[in-house]
Amino acid sequence: MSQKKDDMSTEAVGLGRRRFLNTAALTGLTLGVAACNDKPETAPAASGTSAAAPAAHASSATHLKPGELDTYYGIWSGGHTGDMRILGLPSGREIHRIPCFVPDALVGWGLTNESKAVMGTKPDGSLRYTVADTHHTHASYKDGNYDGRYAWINDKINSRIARVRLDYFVCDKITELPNVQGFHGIFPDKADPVDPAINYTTRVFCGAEFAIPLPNNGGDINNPEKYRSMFTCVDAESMEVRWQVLIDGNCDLTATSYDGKLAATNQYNIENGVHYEDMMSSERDACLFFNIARIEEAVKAGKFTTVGTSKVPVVDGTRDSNKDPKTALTAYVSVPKNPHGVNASPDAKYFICAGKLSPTATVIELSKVLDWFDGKMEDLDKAIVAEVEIGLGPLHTAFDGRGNAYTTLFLDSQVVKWNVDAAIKFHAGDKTAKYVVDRLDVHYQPGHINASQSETRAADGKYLAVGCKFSKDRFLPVGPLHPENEQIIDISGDKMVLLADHPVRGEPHDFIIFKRDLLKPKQVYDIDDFPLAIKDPKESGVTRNGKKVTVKITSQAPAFSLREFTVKKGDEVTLILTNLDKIEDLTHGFAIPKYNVNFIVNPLETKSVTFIADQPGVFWCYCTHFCHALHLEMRTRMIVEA
Ligand code: K7E
Ligand code: CUA
Ligand code: CA
Repeated sequence: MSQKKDDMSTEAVGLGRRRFLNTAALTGLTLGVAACNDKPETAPAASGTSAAAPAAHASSATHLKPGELDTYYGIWSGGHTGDMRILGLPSGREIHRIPCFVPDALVGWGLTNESKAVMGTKPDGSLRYTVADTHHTHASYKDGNYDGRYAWINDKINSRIARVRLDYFVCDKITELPNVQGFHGIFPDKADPVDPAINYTTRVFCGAEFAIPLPNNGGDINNPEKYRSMFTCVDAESMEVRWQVLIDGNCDLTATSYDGKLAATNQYNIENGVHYEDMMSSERDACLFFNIARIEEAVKAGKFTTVGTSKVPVVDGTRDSNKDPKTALTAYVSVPKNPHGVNASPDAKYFICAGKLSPTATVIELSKVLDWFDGKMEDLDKAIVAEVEIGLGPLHTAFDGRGNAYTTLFLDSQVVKWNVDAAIKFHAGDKTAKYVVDRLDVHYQPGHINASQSETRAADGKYLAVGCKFSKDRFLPVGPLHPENEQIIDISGDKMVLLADHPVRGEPHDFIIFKRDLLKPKQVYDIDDFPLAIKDPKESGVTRNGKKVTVKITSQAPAFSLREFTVKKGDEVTLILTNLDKIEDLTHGFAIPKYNVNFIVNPLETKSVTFIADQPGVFWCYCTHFCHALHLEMRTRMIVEA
């Protein structure tokens, strides 16, 4: 196909998509683009669009033979299912879901006392929240690569951050952030800004998208100009909130530098607008940088306030208070209208903001931002080393470790591969620099994108995954609700090659992909991790303290240690179950009919549930998780005396 014909067909497809968007729910967004672009139809230096058909050699890469293992882990956010999902790549197979913020029927998350303690309860013992909306997930670092300790994930609805232990793949802590709403971007630091010996993650940064009255207790509700947003730092180990920064405008996505000195958030609402028209009124918004060392010095020096009942130190990062670079805690680098993601390049040099309502990507050189903080560069916007057109609706960017960036174009339904150095040359005046290397149609309207090892120093440029928000015609129809389409792309060559479509249940956003040997998961628990563990079946039995009854029981296939146990109507029963089977993969379940109880115990795990025995009778508690040839016979009788 000739270059010319290729371009024409791309244009025709592009127009078709724009018509679709204009008639769909996205009218507001498209109108916004049309209003703010001089030439929304042009993207310079395009070198043609890759063929959508997968090459024969590459498509086999995603098909693993029976018994073959994937070479990469993928950690996906689950969206408003509130969980984290573990995929194997390149096959795209979903291996596991880790419940975090929302109850989960398989494991009994939100039902057992242990999971409720992590999730948080009201004074009456019921769960404080049962809805969540996870968007961004990132893992802990050491020496610029993942170290396999933790992953974190946000809940946008209730502004909570959850931590997942990557040895057991379980959520072990959840912290609710004070004084913020719409907690969206999340990113761990990669080093300490001051102490070079701390070359691993000790902080997690959280950007809040919505501005609210501070404190939000009924005052200032009709004065939106007083609403404010904050940037929050959480301790990676204790999960306590360390400090917050009051800012102008909002936070969205978050990025951190490899030297630990800088964190940043893109801002689409520097206008502090309440309605979307207001949020789009300015031609430029910002990428807001935080000088971590200075913020922590200010906290140490007591230069902070607190808000409402929260004791968390809040430092002032607003524009007016940070005009002097030598003392500034924050720096607002301007970027075109309503940018979306901000991503750190694996060479540690740049943060890249995607334009969203502007067809551009903005490349910000981190050493220049540091020069501004040091008083060595007067004009902060000189840190922008490229601002180039790449296509319509740029959202998120990934990297291959060979100098190329891959940005999703939501409105164009494409991934654009572009060369960062060439973009910098083009921006500097060399109009012959061809920075767009390749374009590939994806299906459809991509949001997040990530490449294998992309957000580490070890970006390896093998696979790219793209989270397409619409799947339309790509899968068998299943009624009005469509799955999303996670597409896997081979990026090892010059041209991107689409390898596979995968339906995913709504509605993942962000994900990371990394080599499987970075994790060393354990498959059997340590019995000593559980304070209530029943280490010997002989300890089983019923003990009573007034109306409070404790039932201790163990499981060893194909039997529970108690064949029956008796309580009285009206008792508050706490049932503790330890699975004494220490064989890998030998999980048991425990269900109590009519009492709404079911949970599982993995090898050497202990869990407990508490309920009121309000219905007299015989209740066959049985094992719900297939464990043995006598699985169906694995039962115990709960007798509730009237
Ligand atoms: Cu682009 Cu919440 Cu990461 Cu979704 S955000 S796509
Ligand atoms: Cu134990 Cu099934
Ligand atoms: Ca704006």
